[in-house]
Amino acid sequence: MKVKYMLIAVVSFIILIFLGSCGGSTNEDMADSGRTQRTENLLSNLRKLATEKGYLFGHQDSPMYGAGWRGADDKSDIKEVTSDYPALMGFDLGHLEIDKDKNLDDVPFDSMRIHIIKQFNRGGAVTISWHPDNPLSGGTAWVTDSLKNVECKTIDAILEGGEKNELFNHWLDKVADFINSLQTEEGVKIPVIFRPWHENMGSWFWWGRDWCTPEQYKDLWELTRKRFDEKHVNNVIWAYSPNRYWGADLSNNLFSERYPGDDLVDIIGWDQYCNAEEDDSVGFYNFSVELDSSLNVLCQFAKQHDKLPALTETGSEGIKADDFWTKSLLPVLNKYPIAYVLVWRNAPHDKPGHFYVPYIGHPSVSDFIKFYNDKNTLFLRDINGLYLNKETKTE
Ligand code: BMA
Repeated sequence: MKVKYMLIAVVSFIILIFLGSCGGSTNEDMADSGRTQRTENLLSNLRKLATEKGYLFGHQDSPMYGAGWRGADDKSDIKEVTSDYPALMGFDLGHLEIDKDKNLDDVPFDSMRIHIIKQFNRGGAVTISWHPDNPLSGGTAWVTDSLKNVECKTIDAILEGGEKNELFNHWLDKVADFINSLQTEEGVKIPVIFRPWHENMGSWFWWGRDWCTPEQYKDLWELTRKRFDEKHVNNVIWAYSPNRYWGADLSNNLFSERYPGDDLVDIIGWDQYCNAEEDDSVGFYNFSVELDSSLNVLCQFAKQHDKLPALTETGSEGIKADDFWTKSLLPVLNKYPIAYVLVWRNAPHDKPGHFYVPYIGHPSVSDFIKFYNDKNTLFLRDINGLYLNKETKTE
């Protein structure tokens, strides 16, 4: 008898260790949804902030590099200019799938993890995008003319029964493992907003509109979710973010056609950039008008589905108007209950003029400070003390 109980105890111990190593079991409170309570809290706190207070300001790769610097501890162009951190930081997992140490923009995954933990520890939020290579052609996430023939076969190849299904599942596992590995020293799993298969209403990525049917696109989401569930990923808030494209019909259809489904999505986002050049006041004005109409439809759609809207990517590359922040962006953003706005990376070292937030000496600094001081734009100091990532249930 004794031996039997000892055996049961040993087997249970092994199972617990195994689950722990899969990322499935931590000592944290779990919500009924199967996610950590912290993850649910982040979502409900974002929801509360969006209706009562404002929207988080986010910046891609903020602590990794900026204008004239790279890899300096705890630096960020936002911090240089405002003495504050963005409330939200974005990171990209492109090239994790092909076992590189660094992502497609040369960010080492190990230091990405460190900075994600730091952002969490200071009370901020994190969002993760993924620009994976093409699993069929071996090319990048971006479609090239010579590979167009291959792009339209990619989704078929990775879905169940396809020749690259096994490889692709393996890729998903690596991303799931990375997200599971986002834990503090105390073993607290860090909640992240994961935003895969973005800008799918354009055709520049291999998962884009011309390369798969709406059903295939939704199957891609289902496969992603299934694989993450199998890996016990329980710290993800899911964001679906299509984009505005030339000639888009801004009816609800734009969102609904490829919408993965209410059970797969928490945040419905939107990517829209301002392409106006210097001195093109009409271009900047048109951007605001178009952004306004997009956010209007987005917020309606999100409300119908009881989801949280967000402006998941925006900005003016090189900030081509000094008053871009208070003139083109702020008045539109302040009209809508969005959870956050994220602008892209400051990487002039990579491509000249490729930056989206001002750095010391840039002519839009004073306008950005006004934007920063607006009561609706939430930076780290504004959300500190709000316990965005608190463990215990907030309601
Ligand atoms: C794009 C550009 C690219 C970059 C990619 C992924 O918008 O910034 O240079 O590789 O995002 O971060």
